[in-house]
Amino acid sequence: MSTKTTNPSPVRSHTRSQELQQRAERFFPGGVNSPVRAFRAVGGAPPFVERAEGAYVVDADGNRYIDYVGSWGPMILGHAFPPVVEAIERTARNSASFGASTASEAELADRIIQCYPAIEKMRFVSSGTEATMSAIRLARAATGRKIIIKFEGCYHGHADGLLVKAGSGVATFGIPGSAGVPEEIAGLTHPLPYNDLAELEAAFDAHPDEIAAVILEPVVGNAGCIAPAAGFLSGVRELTRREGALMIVDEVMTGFRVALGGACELYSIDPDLVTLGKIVGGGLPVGVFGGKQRYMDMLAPLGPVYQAGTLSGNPLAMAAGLATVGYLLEHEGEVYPTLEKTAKAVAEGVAAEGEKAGVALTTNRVGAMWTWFFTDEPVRNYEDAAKSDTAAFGRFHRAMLDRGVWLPPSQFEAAFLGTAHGEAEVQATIDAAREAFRAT
Ligand code: KE4
Repeated sequence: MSTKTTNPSPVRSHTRSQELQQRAERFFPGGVNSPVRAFRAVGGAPPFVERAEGAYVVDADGNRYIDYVGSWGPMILGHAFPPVVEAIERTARNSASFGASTASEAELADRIIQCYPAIEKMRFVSSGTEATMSAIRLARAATGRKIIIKFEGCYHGHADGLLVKAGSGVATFGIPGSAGVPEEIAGLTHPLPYNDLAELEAAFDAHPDEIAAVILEPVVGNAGCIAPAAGFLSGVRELTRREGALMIVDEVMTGFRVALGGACELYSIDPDLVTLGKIVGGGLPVGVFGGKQRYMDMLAPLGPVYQAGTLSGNPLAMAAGLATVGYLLEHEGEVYPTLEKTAKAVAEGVAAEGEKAGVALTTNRVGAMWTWFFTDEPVRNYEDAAKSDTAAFGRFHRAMLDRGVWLPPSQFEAAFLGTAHGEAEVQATIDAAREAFRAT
């Protein structure tokens, strides 16, 4: 049954989702296979999705929602985009996986390299976590150094060395950000404030010839959306080049989203290594790490850096990625201006309703990713973002969900839309927000 409609449905009941949540809790911690899906940050029971098409998802109780999660970014062409569905169906008839090379891997790689000139060679993996973990191992091997710099609020997946938080006081050593991460490993990662080049310079001064790489989200999505300050990305590039450290740009979220060539294109960055995910797999599990050939050729079987994966370059994932990236390449001139126009309209339209209702909001947006922070202060780093009224965000999230608009269930996430979102969805979202601000 098509879910194409011009209006989300007012939410009727969640009975079936609640039954499914109870069943899921027998098998999975919190009933989920990824924590954010449990809606702990916003409260309330998470709806279970049954199907989706275009800009809409339908839950197990038949409630329809305008979707601004989009599987956390991949669904830039909308759900069940026909060329992607057909590519997966066609490929699956020849079996799902071989554990051997296929032509489709180079087909997709060729298109990725057309969009990311910084990538001279790459390797497919099955998640963003694998991509960043592997890029860091490569950077340590290439430089013979151990320390990694990351920025607070940036998330790069759940590899041990990346689950760290800033230590107290002047120590820039990371401390475990999760149980189970040994301090010996956390201590090799130094989290610094985003958009602060002085702190980065100080870290290099404090650890001459010890820093292997600086990894960053070129546009932060995992603290909510935070744009790079003018000169920040070029400053990171200059400092890493001067100090002999690698610059790893994590475009798992921004890749193919903020521009066809991601933030590398938008901000003219030439990093040593790039990681990709989400959109590049068209909704199937794909991660990519790639960059300068002199580093990538250090990977087994050519070089001494081991990295492997049973389903790396999986044929179904390659087919979905190829259909997605191929479409974006072919329709770049239409897709990105449309995404910009639609995202601007919905982000600013909802913010205007908040202002009319006397709700203080700071809206950060880069292309078709954005966040409404419930604060009247500018948000330039994680410390700023953390000042947001997360309880107010939670109430707003539930009020929007009850009115058929599914926002990311955390103040510290970015909202996404795709080419299937149009004027009808923008207007319905603004109308829902007008009521939601009144109701909360
Ligand atoms: P995965 O291992 O989840 O495929 O990718 C990790 C990752 C790496 N780098 C960036 C910039 C990312 O945003 C992510 C994952 N993003 C989250 C959303 N904030 C995934 C959602 C989830 O954890 O369920």
